[in-house]
Amino acid sequence: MAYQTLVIEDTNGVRAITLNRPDALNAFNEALKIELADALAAAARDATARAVVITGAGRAFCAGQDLKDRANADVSLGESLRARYNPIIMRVREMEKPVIAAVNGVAAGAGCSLALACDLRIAAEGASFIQAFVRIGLIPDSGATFFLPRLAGLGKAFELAVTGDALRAGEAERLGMVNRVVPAAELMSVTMELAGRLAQAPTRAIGLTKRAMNRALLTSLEESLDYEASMQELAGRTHDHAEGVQAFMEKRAPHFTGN
Ligand code: T3D
Repeated sequence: MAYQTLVIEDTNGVRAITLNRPDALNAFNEALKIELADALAAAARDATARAVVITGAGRAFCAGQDLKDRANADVSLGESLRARYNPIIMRVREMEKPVIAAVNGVAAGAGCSLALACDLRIAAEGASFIQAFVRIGLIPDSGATFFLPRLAGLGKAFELAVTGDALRAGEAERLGMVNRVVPAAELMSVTMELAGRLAQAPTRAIGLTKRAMNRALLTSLEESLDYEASMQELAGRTHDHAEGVQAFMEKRAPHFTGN
């Protein structure tokens, strides 16, 4: 699929997806929603893409739903979420590869939700997170009610959701919502370095770790222990596991291939 609203770049096993509607702060119009879902599915399928980065062109990460795309239209928001947004969030979560949000600027509404759904968040110093929904009389969607309390804690999540106040990158890092805050000029180099490192890591083990953690968010300890054991059974059968143990024995660095 040829993309009008995304830029895709592949570098040493890292698939970088840039939301590219800078004049609208990368807000989700119909094309961007369709293309992002497609690009995520393609990244999930492509074995050469072993880590994925999502970032925004220009000064914003993503301003959520394009409110101008909606003007005068009689739209069912429930349908819009089920048909367009929820599949994007599910693709990020179900992809058995690490997905890193390089949050270059404001992440608002569903743009904030997208960042929260990623496995890791590296933010530029000037970036901010806004649960903008309440500002237009909506509730947090696209997974925000699921991820925000888990990342920021229930009290802070509720405050952010019902005030719509901007959370600056530094405070988000302090809360544990963001893994690292870096100067804007270093955002992509730091992110690509981390993504590159993960792209050389045992991809199957990372994917299974993600699956097990996804599951653990929803289940009891007993079920989590059992699911961990199942995932470990799979990881234990990979070539990368054999290579890791062999490399340890031979006192050399492992060469992981993702198999
Ligand atoms: O399907 C469904 O609708 C259900 C799903 C809903 C999911 C959602 O995401 S709902 C929430 C939608 N998003 C918002 O409400 C955020 C709206 N934007 C803002 O509040 C502000 O723009 C920001 C806080 C993000 C940034 O503020 P600031 O001052 O840095 O920039 P700005 O001047 O407001 O915006 C710059 C331009 O981007 C401006 O265009 P212009 O005047 O230069 O031509 C502005 O209109 C445009 N823009 C920003 N956000 C959006 C947008 N255009 C369309 N839709 C946007 N969401």
